[in-house]
Order: sequence, then C-alpha cells, then structure tokens
Amino acid sequence: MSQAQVSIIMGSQSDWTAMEDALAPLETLGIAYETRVVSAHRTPDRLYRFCQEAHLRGIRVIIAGAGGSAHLAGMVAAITHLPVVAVPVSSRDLKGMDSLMSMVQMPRGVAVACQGIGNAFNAGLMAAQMLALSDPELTRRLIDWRHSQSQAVVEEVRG
Ligand code: RP5
Repeated sequence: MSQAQVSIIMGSQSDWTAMEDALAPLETLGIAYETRVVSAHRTPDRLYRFCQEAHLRGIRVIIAGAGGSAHLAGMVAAITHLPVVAVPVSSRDLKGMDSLMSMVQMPRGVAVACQGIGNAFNAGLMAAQMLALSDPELTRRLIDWRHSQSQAVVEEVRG
C-alpha cells in the first residue's frame, strides 16, 4: 500500500466498530490510510508525538473519533495545522450527546469539522473531498461515485 494520506485515530480500541465505517469511502476512492489508537487523556505523550510528526509522514487529513468527553479532536487540532475531521462516538450513558457537544463546540480560532454521532462514513468522505481539491484524478472518481450513488436511488416507491 502506498503512503497514507489520511490518518484515522480513535481514543480506544473500543471505538473501532464505529470508526471502521470511515474506511469504505477511502477504499472505494483509492485513498491510502492508516489507523491508530491515540488517547488524549490516557496517552498524552503519544498524542503530542503523533500530531507533531503527522505532516512530516505525508498525512494530509486526520479523522479523530472518540466517545465521552471527546477532547481528542480538539487537542489534535490545537497541535497540528492539518485539517481534523471529528466523529463523536456513541457513549454508553449519554448516547454520544456528550461526544457531539464536546467536539462540535470548538472555541473560535481552532477548527474541527465535526460529523454526526457515529457517522464515520461521512468523515471518510469529507477527507476524500478535501484531498480531491488538489487531485484531479480523485475528483473524477469522486464525481463518478456520487453519480452512481444518485443512480442507485429508486424513483418509484415500491409498495
Ligand atoms: C474514550 O472513552 C474512547 O474514545 C471511548 O469512546 C471511550 C471508552 O473507552 P474504553 O473504556 O472502552 O477504552 O476515551
């Protein structure tokens, strides 16, 4: 596999079942990615190192998923200049509302592109759209994929 352009990080191995949906659009569109566990509160040194080195390794977009007090995406965005797409992972007690609120409400000056609760698929798609801005071939694949998605929607309701 070629050099990863997208890094998909998550706060815990337990986030994988939600986060693996991010892979589908990346694989369909031929974008190389990596997956890692990076926790803001359990592995702060790993977080810092990851953020400082990501752009040097060729990473261009970071997808960050976490549940609970999901400060991961905000901390990543605070350290690296790379775009950060956030996925609030559904939590046991508050069903992801806690994750959503802590990711979507970033104070002015540090931006995070927050997706819906558990919507890792759209995070992968958003990363692909960002990369397509500077890649005409990828833009063509993205347009073709969107076209086939539209074609797959039936017009007549089947009763
Ligand atoms: C967060 O706490 C993780 O992102 C995960 O969503 C949640 C629970 O983690 P585990 O206790 O399952 O490792 O840091």
